[in-house]
Amino acid sequence: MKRRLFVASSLSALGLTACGPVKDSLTNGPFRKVLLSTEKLNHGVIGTHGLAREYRDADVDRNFRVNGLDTPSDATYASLAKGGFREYRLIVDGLAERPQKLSLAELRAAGDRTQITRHDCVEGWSAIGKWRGIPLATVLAMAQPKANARYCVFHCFDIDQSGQHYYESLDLHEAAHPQTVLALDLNDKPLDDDHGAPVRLKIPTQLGYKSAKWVQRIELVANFAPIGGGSGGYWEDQGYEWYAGI
Ligand SMILES: Nc1nc2c(c(=O)[nH]1)N[C@H]1C(S)=C(S)[C@@H](COP(=O)(O)O)O[C@H]1N2
Ligand SMILES: [Mo]
Repeated sequence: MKRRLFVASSLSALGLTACGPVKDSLTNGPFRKVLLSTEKLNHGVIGTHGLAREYRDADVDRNFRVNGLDTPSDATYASLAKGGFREYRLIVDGLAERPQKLSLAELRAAGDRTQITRHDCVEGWSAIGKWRGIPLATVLAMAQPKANARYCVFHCFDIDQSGQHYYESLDLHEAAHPQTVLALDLNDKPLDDDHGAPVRLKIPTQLGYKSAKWVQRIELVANFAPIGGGSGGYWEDQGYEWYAGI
């Protein structure tokens, strides 16, 4: 059964609506409350069904395939890469009380989570990788989402042949999932350029296209309809599902 159906049915068996408790804490309290309620949802109500499987070191595929649009080659990205990304700043803004501009050193100091998980591409291939990074929730909490923030949008450096930037989005519930991380390392090394350096999203509970590479900016919004083609992501604008739960 799909995770979405499982979640909905297990919550309704308890007399809860799927978004009830989360929505309440989103509107009534600080973002920390959302994190707590999500932790409870994952570990209490849903149990391990809410977590993607985690593997052992021996399971890691050392040659993790590269997929998607070309690695950015524009002057901005090229000069950041040349400088070892010392000048890179992750922007977190939009509906935020405290917009952030975070260096890689600040990101590394903010949190540390390692997970060995499987990446499933919608095209039918999978690879197991060891990802190390910072829980996305930690970074969003630093920016203090305003009460009307509902989604975070990942704006990426890369563009397709028609000049369209890659982007993705998650709701704040998915963003608060403990396995949703901003990854800096793959298989014990800083991300290489092709795998999304210096910062990418890794969300093992959803299909590969949600795991945005080359993240430049995270924007907190109430609604993603005005962004890109309006469907919440580069592939979603071309017909893929916005919720890509595995
Ligand atoms: N910015 C950006 N992120 C992206 C893509 C892309 O084209 N651009 N492709 C997605 C798809 S479809 C997949 S399967 C994975 C591939 O990640 P990998 O190259 O590290 O294997 O990145 C996802 N994230
Ligand atoms: Mo993919």
